[in-house]
Amino acid sequence: MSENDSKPPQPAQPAVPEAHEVDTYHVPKAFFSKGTGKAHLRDLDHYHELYKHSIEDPHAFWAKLARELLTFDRDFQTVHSGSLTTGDNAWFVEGRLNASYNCVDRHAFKNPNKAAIIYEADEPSEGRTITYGELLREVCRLAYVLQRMGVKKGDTVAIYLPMIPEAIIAFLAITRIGAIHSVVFAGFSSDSLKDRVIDARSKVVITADEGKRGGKLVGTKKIVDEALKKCPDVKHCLVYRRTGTEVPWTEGRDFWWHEEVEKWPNYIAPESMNSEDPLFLLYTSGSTGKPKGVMHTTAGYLVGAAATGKYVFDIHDDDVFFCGGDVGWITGHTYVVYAPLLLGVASVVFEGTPAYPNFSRYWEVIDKHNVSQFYVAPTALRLLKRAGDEHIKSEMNNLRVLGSVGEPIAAEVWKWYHEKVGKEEAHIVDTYWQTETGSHVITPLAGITSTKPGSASLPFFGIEPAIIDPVSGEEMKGNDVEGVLAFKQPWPSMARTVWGAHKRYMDTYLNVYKGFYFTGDGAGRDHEGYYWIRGRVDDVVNVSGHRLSTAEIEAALIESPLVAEAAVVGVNDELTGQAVNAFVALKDPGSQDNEQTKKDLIVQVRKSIGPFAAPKAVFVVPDLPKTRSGKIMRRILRKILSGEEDSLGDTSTLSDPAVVDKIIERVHAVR
Ligand code: 6R9
Repeated sequence: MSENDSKPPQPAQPAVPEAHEVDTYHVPKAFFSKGTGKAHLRDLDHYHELYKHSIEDPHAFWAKLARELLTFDRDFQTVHSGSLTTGDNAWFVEGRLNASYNCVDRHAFKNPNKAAIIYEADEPSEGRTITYGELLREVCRLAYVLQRMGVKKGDTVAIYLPMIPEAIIAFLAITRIGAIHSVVFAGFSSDSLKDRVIDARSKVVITADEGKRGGKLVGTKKIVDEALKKCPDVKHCLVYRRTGTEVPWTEGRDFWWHEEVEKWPNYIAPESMNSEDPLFLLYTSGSTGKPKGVMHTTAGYLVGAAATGKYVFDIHDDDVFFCGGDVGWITGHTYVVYAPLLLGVASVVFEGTPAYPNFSRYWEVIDKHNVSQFYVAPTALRLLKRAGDEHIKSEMNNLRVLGSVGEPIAAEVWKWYHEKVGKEEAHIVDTYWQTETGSHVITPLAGITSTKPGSASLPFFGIEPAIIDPVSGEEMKGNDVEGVLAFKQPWPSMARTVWGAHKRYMDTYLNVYKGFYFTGDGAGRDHEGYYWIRGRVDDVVNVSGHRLSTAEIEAALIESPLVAEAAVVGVNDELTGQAVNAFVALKDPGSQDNEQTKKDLIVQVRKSIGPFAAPKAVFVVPDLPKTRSGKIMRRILRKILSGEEDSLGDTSTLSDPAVVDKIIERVHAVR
């Protein structure tokens, strides 16, 4: 093993691309012939000017933006207190406001007939549109129900719902009465749901009878029933009728949504909250097994959502915003719910999958609703690219921004997105951020920032990135550096704590490098100050003292025209400490699964990175284990390789749990 084991490992060198290796793309001219024809900022100089101001005088910068983007019941005097060292950051300190008022009421009063939610159901013919006026009534009715069930300010309510408008109504009803939402992705198993309900001490669970996705039914209520057997503190379960199927019923605990909302008025006043009152918890996995309940607070989080919505996606009043992420993850929280609704535009809520009823679904939705901004994870793009360009028949004339999120996007996928989906008329924004950052932190601004495929480009306002040498722990100044990514200044939408485990929060994010927020990602800053995210440093392989980013080896493998997707993990090796093992899914499964293909791929990595990075073994598999939000579960691959197939942990969140057995089969066949 190598020099330092206490600090996070270092990504491989050299990784910052040379100037001549990368194409720079300017904002497509056609961007300005769509929408209002103008971005919110003038040009890149304007960005630099504002960015400088945001770093040198963050108080003045954020105070102005917060007052511009949010409506406070009571103004704040102190913009920020606390520090990254002491872990007590607070923003807009004396302010009071309500999240649901900011997302709904103020738009409903002005424009009651404007579309707020465009529900695109799993079956293309079954959707509906909800206006801001209707949304206000729906939110109020549900808020009343929750209040009558005994939910009080500061209580936690769990949401376990599919991607239907009622999920958004639930978010807003909970915040309306000052409660804290804790959304659990409806793909989680009953055990995972139970753990999250117990940790958050949720009093009420909101769910549906069944879910419907990709033409398949999901027994949502059954999963909740199973979980609630071990959650004695949950007194009420509110059930939305989505499919009308018969479901088991626990008298006194279970209530139908549609029956309860009939009982109460269509208006209830929003609870005035302090800026720093918790808005929500969202559980995310860390390097250890137990998920962390990341806590966000009201004003700071909302400012981050609105500011990035406005500047990163260039949202204007008449836009239709379509984020394909699920509300069970942070992307859905910030960019299906909060950003579009805070800015008063229509948000598309998509219940289905990109492959149902066929691979044209996204593109048809974009056409049908005149979507102006589309936002999705590269994993979906890889799937659609692999399916073939003939599925892109839609014109998508209104589309001017295409977003990417969640993982590095390979240059070839980026280019496909740009050429085939955007028809070279839309601006691509590769947005880097985390559950913990609340909103985008490194990202291009639509209509403003020139981009390089594979780079998340430049920091958002108020974000001061630092590249740290993980060996010395020192910041590496200047350009052309590679290390781990941290932030030097607090920003409004940063998570404030891990629920019930503040020490864990400090140790994970703030104590690793004193005075910095540590992201856990490796990154490089190139000769122009553009950032290249390398992936988690906890997914790092160490071969003979060389620390390699799995993401980098994967990128090398994907350069091969044969490879559709790749995942790299480190396995213990007597000789070299760790050895690289690669799993690849081929574009044309079947035909090229032979020794020569594997040799070619090893040569590819040797050529692309260096001999030390060459995989010791390559496994050709039909597909990789991925969560539904697109993250490759390398943990599962590692366990399979080390023969721990009996302790794979929770595989219920995989988009296709059956793939695990197929991989095990392949590994056994080769060994
Ligand atoms: C928003 C979200 C966070 C981790 C993060 C990083 C990876 C996110 C990325 C990206 C490269 C991007 N990540 N965006 N890597 N380029 N544009 O995904 O939050 O689920 O908490 O994951 O995802 O590794 O640290 P979350």
